[in-house]
Amino acid sequence: MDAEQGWRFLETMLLMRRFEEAVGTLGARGAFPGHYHLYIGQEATGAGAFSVLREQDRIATTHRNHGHVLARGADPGAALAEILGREGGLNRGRGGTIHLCAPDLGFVSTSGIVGSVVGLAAGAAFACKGRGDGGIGVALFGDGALEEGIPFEAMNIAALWKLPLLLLCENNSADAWGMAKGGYPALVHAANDLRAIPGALGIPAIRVEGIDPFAVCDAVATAAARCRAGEGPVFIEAMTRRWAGSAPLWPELATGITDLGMATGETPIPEGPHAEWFARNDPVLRLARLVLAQGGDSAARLRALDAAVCARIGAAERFALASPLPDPATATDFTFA
Ligand SMILES: Cc1ncc(C[n+]2csc(CCOP(=O)(O)OP(=O)(O)O)c2C)c(N)n1
Ligand SMILES: [Mg+2]
Repeated sequence: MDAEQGWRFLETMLLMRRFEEAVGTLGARGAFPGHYHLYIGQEATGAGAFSVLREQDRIATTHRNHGHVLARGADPGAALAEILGREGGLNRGRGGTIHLCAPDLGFVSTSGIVGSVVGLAAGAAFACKGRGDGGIGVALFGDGALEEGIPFEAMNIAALWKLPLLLLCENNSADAWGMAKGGYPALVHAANDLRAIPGALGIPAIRVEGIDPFAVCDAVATAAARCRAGEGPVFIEAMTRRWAGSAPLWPELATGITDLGMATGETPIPEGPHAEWFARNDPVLRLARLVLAQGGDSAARLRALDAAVCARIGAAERFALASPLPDPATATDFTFA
C-alpha cells in the first residue's frame, strides 16, 4: 500500500462520513424537509474513483450524491446549505439533497430519477468526444438503475459510437432489506450478474471490491485510460454491503457517530447486530486500520486528521444553518418556462 495515498483516501472518506453524520443528525431533528440518502458505507468507492478523474471530465450522478460532490472538491458548507434548502447552497437552495449539483466542478446533473444519469453521462461523453480534450463522461448510479430502460439504450449507443463513457455502478444491495421486508428498495432483476447486461453489448465489465479505495482507483484508472484512448465505454460494478442505516425506508444513524477508537483498538467492538459492520464492512474503519498498521505516529496523525475534518464540518454546519431560506418572491427565478 502507498501509505500517503492511503491517508489521502482516508481524508476524503472521513470528510464524507462526518458530513453524512451531520446530515443524518440534522435530518433526524427535522432541520430540512423530505427524503434523503446517505453515502455511508460507499465512501471508498467515491474516494477511489474521484481521485482518478480529471478537470475536463463530465459527471452525472444519482440521488446518493453527497459523497461524490464532496470528493470532487465542493465546499461542504455550500453543499450542506443546499441540503437545508438555503440561499447559500450550491444551487441557492433550489436543488436540495437529491438534485444538489456543482456544474462548475463538471457535474452535468445529480438526479433522483433512477437510471437517468446514464443517459445524461452518455450525452456528456458524446460532447467530450466532440471537444477532443481527452475528457470522458462518467455515470455513477446504483444497481437499481439497471432495472430502468434508459441505461440499456445509453449503453447501446455508447458502445456503437465508442463513446468515452465510464459506467460506475455502486451495487449496495447486499444486506439490504428491500421493499418486501418493509425497507428501502433493493435490486430486483432477472439478471443474476449485472455485468452480463453491458457484456451483451460488448462493453468490458468488471467487478471490484467497493470498500477498497485502492482497488476502485486501479479499476477506474484502467477504465478511464481505455475511454480516453477512444476504445469505447467500460462498466465497473463496485460491491459494498448495505449500511444498516440505509436499510429502512428513512435513513437513521443506526451505527451511531463513527468511533475511530474501533480502529485504534481503544474502543472494543460492541456485540450485537452491527459487529460485522464495525469489524469488516465499514470502509472508513477498514482503511483507518490499514494506515494505523504502519505504526509510528499514525494513531496521533489519525486523531489530528479526524479533528481537522470535524472542525471543517462544524464550520460547514454553522454556515449552512446561518444561511437564509430563499425569498419566496424568487421562487420562479432560474426556471425555463
Ligand atoms: C425512474 C424512477 N423509478 C423509481 C424511483 C423510486 N426509487 C427511488 S430510490 C429507488 C431505488 C434505487 O436503488 P439504486 O439505484 O440501487 O440506488 P441506492 O439508493 O440503492 O443507492 C427507487 C426505485 C425513482 N426515484 N425513479
Ligand atoms: Mg442500490
